[in-house]
Amino acid sequence: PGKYKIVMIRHGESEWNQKNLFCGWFDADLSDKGREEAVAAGKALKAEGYTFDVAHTSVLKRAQITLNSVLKEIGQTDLPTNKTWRLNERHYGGLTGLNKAETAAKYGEAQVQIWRRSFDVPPPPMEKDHPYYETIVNDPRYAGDPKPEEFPMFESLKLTIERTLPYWNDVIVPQIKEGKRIIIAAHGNSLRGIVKHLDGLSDAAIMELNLPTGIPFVYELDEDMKPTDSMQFLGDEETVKKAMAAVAAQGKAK
Ligand code: DG2
Repeated sequence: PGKYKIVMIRHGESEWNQKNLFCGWFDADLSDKGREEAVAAGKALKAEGYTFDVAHTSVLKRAQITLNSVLKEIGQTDLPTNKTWRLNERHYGGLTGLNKAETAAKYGEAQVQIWRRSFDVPPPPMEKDHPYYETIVNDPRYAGDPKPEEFPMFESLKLTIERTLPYWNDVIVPQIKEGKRIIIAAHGNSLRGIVKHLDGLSDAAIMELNLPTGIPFVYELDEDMKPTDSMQFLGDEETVKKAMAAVAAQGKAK
């Protein structure tokens, strides 16, 4: 066993996951199924006896609602929680709001796979006339943070990691080293960034990882933050495998 343990969870299924739309920084709500997944995740953590000292989540409600429901199940609704755009989903740029399967039918599955999973090929930028530009850019929760010059209009996984890792290194790691028990509720791609970093995965290897919604996973870490046990899902293997395959398949043309 490692010296430290940290729990991470991708939010439960959102309404936009359900409709198979590129979501990114759009603030989608959870679907009913996603709410159930979040409750089930809380029950699974409770069954294993997990409690925490601090939580970290994104600015987006799908992650926050998931976290709140987990905390309710484990009886820790008053847990100190930090919300940061650095844990937001990757910004899907001009793809935001498009249907993934329709986009695959239009541009080809190979192109959609590149947009979804390549390490450093970004999606097209979100232009000022994009239907969600105003809502996202003028969201009062982002006033001043991110700074106007760092406010993304698109992000590859590489760019996502560049803004997520400073938070991991400067805020989360010191807390882990103080012995704080931490839960992170975030997103498919912000969590893929952290996983890539922790496990030292290559740019090619991380392409293959699809994180399921609403299933908590545990990392055990040694003193140097190297995993002694990686990505242990609190769920049976078959269910996790199927959920991962379903995420991968979202980019197929119907
Ligand atoms: C999904 C991930 O983000 O999409 O932005 O559409 O984790 O917040 O639901 P999440 C989105 P993929 O990269 O899996 O297509």
